[in-house]
Amino acid sequence: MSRARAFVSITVAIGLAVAALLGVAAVSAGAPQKPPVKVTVNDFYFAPTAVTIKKGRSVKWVWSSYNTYPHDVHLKKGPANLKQKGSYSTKTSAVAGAHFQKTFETTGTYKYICTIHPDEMRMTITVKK
Ligand SMILES: [Cu+2]
Repeated sequence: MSRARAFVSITVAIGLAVAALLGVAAVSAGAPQKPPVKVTVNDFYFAPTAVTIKKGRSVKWVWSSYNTYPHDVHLKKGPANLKQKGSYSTKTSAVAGAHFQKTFETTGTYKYICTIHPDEMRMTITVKK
């Protein structure tokens, strides 16, 4: 193989590799995933207390690092047709630094409480089509 031919072969190979990389990038950019809606868990409130999302979006609860009391995130009442209801609540209560993320695929109204402070800590998530 001549030096010129070798150069052409390498150039074509690099070109194909770049095209392949761009192709992958174009595919992943075609379906951007919206970031989760953040809710902070504080002493003694959720913020915000009302969240409206489209189905398929996630909510991420983040326990404030300033908390000195434990809190949990508990689904008190969800849509009647909701499956795996237990997966919508945290089982443990964290003081600070924890997070809990859940994707909502079922439309409807979700009433949340902290079971330790059920009178103060309440919030609603509305999932639309
Ligand atoms: Cu609490």
